[in-house]
Amino acid sequence: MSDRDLASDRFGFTLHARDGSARTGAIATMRGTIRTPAFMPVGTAATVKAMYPEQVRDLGADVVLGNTYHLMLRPGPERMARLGGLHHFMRWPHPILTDSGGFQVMSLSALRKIDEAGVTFRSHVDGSTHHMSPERSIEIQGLLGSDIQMQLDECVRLPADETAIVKAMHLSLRWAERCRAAFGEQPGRAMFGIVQGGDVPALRVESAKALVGLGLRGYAIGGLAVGEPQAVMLAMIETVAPHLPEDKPRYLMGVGTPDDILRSVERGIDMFDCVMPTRAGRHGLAYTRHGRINLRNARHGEDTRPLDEASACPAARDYSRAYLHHLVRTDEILGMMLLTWNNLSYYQDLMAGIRAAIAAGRFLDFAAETREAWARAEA
Ligand code: PRF
Repeated sequence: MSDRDLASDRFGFTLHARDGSARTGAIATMRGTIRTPAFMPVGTAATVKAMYPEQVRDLGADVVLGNTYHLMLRPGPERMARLGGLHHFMRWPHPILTDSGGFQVMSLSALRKIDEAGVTFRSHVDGSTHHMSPERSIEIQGLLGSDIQMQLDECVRLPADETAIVKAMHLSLRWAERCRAAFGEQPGRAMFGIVQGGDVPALRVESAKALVGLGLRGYAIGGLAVGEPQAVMLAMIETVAPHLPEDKPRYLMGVGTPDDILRSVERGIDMFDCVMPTRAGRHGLAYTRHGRINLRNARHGEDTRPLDEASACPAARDYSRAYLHHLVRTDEILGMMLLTWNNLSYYQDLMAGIRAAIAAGRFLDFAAETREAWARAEA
């Protein structure tokens, strides 16, 4: 990207329609537009596992998620920059959002330690010790070439002591300021803050207000879907959303099931990411209009029907359940490829349906019809 391109390209969010608290719109980035509500397939290690990038795009994904933690360990951010950045490396020329690393450090690495300076951890790959400050997280995300960068934060698993929740929330706020300073101004790109505060409404509000005071280009809600019931997650979204600016995107991190997505969109969320469709696909599980199907189950052994004859996705439309059952039972690579393809197709179709329903002012009807179809399992 030349300086002139950088200067002429601007990051921005435009709302096209509202239906209750649900919204549909578009996020402009220098690498293209993200239609919202958006689901971001997870491309942790510079690949959406078992998918070609062109396939991901053809399903209607406008953006994928990459992980600072994995990419800093392999291939390393400086090497990635020498190789032309993450977009070029993985052949995904469209927008990329990167998570900051803190959450993955806590869930994957051994011997991790958090203090004011940042996180220190042992690599899950070779045991080597690494340190990541908020500034280094932003520097790495810049070396990767990420379009939407996330602040470094501390996410507390629930249930947790309120003292631990308060401490992590305040630390995350101080890190947000440092990340913002490190990010500076980057035309066409954004850094999002992350609301923390566990399951304590007053802490959530404090976190949201302080982040909004920093004037960021988007706001994520973190620290949810980490052990609490769905009702608590939804209550926290309802608590936080009114304190976030209407004209900035809202991203619910690491969520979720199709039902979580419908209920969160209803409460004003614009962006999601989750390993569920890709991971489930590698474990023999298929998402369909009629609910989730476990293809390992013997009852599919002679079922000649496809997963969904009405789908535009070949994986859903053209292969029998009996064949998919066979591939899953024999641990064939194609089984993972077809089910991942089907699942991401299901998720992207769901998001397209959501966007169209909001634009038509019939989101709640769409959500009810979608849930009814899950309950009407046809097998
Ligand atoms: N923080 C960050 N990434 C995340 C989370 C978080 O709280 C979550 C929680 N659901 C998923 N991914 N940085």
